[in-house]
Amino acid sequence: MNSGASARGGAAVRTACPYCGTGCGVLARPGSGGAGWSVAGDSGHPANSGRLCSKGNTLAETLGLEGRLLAPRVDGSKVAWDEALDVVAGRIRAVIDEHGPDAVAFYVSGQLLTEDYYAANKLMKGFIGSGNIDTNSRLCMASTVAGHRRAFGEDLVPGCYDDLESCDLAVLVGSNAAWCHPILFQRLNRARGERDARLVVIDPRRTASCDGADLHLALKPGSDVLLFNGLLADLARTGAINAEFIAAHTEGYAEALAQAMAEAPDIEAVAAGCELPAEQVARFYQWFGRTRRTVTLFSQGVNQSSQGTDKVNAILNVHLATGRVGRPGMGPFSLTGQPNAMGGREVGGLANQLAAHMDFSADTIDRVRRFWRAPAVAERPGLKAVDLFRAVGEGRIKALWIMGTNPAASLPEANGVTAALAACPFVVVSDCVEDTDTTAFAHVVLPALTWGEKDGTVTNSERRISRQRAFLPAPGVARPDWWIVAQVAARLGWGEAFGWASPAEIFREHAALSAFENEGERAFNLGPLARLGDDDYRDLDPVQWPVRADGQGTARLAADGRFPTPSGKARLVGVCAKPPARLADKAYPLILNTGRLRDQWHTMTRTGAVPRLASHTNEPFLAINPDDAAIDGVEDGAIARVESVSGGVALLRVRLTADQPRGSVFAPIHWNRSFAAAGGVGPLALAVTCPVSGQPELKHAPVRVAPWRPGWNGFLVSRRRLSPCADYWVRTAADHCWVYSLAGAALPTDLEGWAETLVGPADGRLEVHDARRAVHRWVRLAGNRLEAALYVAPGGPNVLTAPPPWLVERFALELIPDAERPWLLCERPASGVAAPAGRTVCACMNVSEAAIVEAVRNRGLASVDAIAKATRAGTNCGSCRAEIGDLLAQTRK
Ligand SMILES: Nc1nc2c(c(=O)[nH]1)N[C@H]1C(S)=C(S)[C@@H](COP(=O)(O)OP(=O)(O)OC[C@H]3O[C@@H](n4cnc5c(=O)[nH]c(N)nc54)[C@H](O)[C@@H]3O)O[C@H]1N2
Ligand SMILES: Nc1nc2c(c(=O)[nH]1)N[C@H]1C(S)=C(S)[C@@H](COP(=O)(O)OP(=O)(O)OC[C@H]3O[C@@H](n4cnc5c(=O)[nH]c(N)nc54)[C@H](O)[C@@H]3O)O[C@H]1N2
Ligand code: SF4
Ligand SMILES: [Mo]
Repeated sequence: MNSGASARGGAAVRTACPYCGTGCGVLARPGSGGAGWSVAGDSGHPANSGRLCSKGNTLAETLGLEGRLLAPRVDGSKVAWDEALDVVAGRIRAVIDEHGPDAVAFYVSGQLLTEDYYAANKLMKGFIGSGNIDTNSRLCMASTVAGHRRAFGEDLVPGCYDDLESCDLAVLVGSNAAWCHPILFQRLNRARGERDARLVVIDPRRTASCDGADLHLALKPGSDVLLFNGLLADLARTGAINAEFIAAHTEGYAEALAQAMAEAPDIEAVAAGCELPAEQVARFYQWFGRTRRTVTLFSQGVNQSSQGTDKVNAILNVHLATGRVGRPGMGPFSLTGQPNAMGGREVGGLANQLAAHMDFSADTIDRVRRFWRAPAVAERPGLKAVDLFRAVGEGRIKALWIMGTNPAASLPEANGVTAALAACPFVVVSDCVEDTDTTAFAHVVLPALTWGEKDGTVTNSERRISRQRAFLPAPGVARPDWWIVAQVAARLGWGEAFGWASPAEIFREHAALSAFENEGERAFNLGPLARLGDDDYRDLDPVQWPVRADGQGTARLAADGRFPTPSGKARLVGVCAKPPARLADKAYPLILNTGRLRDQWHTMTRTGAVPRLASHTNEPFLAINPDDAAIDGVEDGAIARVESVSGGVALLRVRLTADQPRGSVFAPIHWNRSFAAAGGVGPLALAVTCPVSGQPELKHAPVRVAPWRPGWNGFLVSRRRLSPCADYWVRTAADHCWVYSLAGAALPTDLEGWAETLVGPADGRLEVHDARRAVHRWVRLAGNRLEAALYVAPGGPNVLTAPPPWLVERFALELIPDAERPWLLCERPASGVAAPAGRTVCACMNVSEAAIVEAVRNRGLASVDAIAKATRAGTNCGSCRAEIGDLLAQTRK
């Protein structure tokens, strides 16, 4: 089984991408990228067969140590590991003794490796004795987990990636896979081209995934249950159900159908409720009814809802009613977000799971107690993320340990979260980055290893376990997360149960627990992997669980129609459409939808430092339909003040687009206090949750939007990472420097002092001040190198908010020629300096907008393929092809 070598092609190391749940294989080799390494796709990995998207391709550029957390700190002072670990263990012990185990909580992450996750879960649920460990998967996958458990009896993804290539109809619900799972989307599209398969996208806004789709249903936000209930009723009406499968393998069909019929008696009722043309609904239903090989892929537009679990079951219902589960080319398919969203679910990292797909029944508690030889197994579920932070705010949690997640930025009603963190008596944060929105509140910060350094396993969306392997040495004294947890456990007196010497030992224990007293009632079973030798673990090839006795993985589950429920049958769950928790009203007339951009990852701690990734979109924005903008008086390119019913406020650059439906606005999730003054959506999102899964409704918050007219605008380019004192600022990575876009109500009264904090002391400074026009410019050189440039000017339309590219390019020079220096204070480049290349459209092949426009104009190119051939743009991951198409259309017009 474990024939794969960890090294292929000389010193190459096979590992897995740390970004999305596609789980692509990566080959790292000594090369010219960051830290002396280059990365490429692993052609031997079944998820990607050698391809990588823009984020995977730029991984080598994230390997530098700038901004890394390299030593433990207690109350801001660097300390040795022993001291930091003693403090953590001592405080946790004191809280347990005084307030009981439920006053301690862990908040962990799908970016931890399975081994790290297993260690944290074991410590909290087996030894500290509380259920209070929850994970950022609560914000991500909880509704799917709950939906799977209701329908299948266990958290199972029945299908696999091959199904996306062998289906005749793919339905994307609440997923922008073109940007969020680019390699999978590309696999799907390539196969569609070959088989003439159809693609339907169900999303209130037009996204890059709609490009080339056969049908886009821009449904009313939150109306998915009605649409799928209507589909169930239509399947029954048109005889498209599989009566045999329903009778032999399911329960609850009659009730689910009655519910669906009652609220969706005909297509017109669905069309009215979902605000869709009846003809589009009819076409979707007809295609679904007639196409046996149908896959329904779903993601956060489904999960992040106050009825997320019902949305999931509405989708599972139509697949069960047609018997399209676990067979080639068909099935419901949950696209997982984080690299190890699945691994966390497998170890039981959610507060309402105990361990290894076991919940809190008397039998399982006893079983896990015996397996762990644990003194104090938690006997009931702990607090789910939103409630957990509420409990922190109310003083019920006295010690909180956060690992591998940035809740001060990513949780809804983030201002409440930061207040809770500020008030919590003891906060520990394990991270690999020094300054995040969350480390700002930590009493103790612990330096963790990150991608390239850490070693263990992750599980992707199709249940495939892959190895992440280290190829870099540990920087500073950073340590693996599992080691940190084990050290604290040992200091709490449980050294024996946490005495692992390697991740291989933890993995074997995890695999053994999955098989422990498992006579087939739990599908999650890694049995044979419990006997892996260290070398086998080192060389483990990607494998899909459950792992059979012969060591082979399993591509599809429930193919025989048997499900891990007590009766062996799957359940259709009657669900009824409900509106989102808070609706728009006169005071808050627009609905804020939030989501992801192609080239950024979450709170930007890794991708935010890569210039190539920043050039696709360099500022947080608010996408708004031109008609809505006209009502609110906001203009394209100006700044808007967005205020939510939650009380949170953001300042965002306006982007007018007809892709955005009327009544709803969209903002990306990525920016936060470390990258912008007020560009984060965390404070705007609502902390209302799905009652079944506890997942917050992150896609639906009523807001009001108004123009924000600054008194001044400007920009700063600097080699340093700063938080400029200004009402509005955004920091963007560029080559050898950071670019800051700035604006404010009134210029600081001590202008000179302010400029000095941003550009540095008078020594080496050039400046011009035009007092009449209130235009000020400072430039500072250190020796021959440019250090910083700051320009400010009064507000108003058409002012300079971004530096001219030629100026930014000067930061790459070791020597600024004397003749050029006076030009640094001008808006125009010195003669002979090349014109700017503009925005990067294809981040993989590094092709700019200007290059594409030029190719279209000068060479008369007429198709995306022709542009690809001429410029190489769009020839790798293909996720920019929609944009190339738009550019082509614009240029030709
Ligand atoms: N580039 C990039 N890729 C990523 C990530 C990243 O940060 N950057 N993060 C990863 C993670 S952790 C996750 S969870 C995934 C998320 O992957 P996705 O779920 O695909 O991404 P989102 O942009 O959050 O949301 C998807 C879509 O849901 C739509 N939506 C909003 N409301 C509704 C609704 O009521 N109904 C329907 N049907 N749709 C709705 C939104 O308009 C949006 O286009 O991406 C992963 N991949
Ligand atoms: N409004 C709104 N909010 C959302 C969403 C949305 O769509 N809309 N999406 C939600 C979803 S689906 C998700 S997944 C979350 C993501 O939100 P977060 O989990 O908060 O985002 P990340 O930026 O991935 O945070 C990971 C942190 O862990 C650190 N880190 C990386 N690797 C390691 C490691 O190996 N060990 C340790 N100890 N630290 C590490 C990183 O430096 C970073 O600080 O956001 C959620 N919030
Ligand atoms: S699709 Fe891109 S981000 Fe996702 S795993 Fe593959 S290379 Fe990484
Ligand atoms: Mo996620």
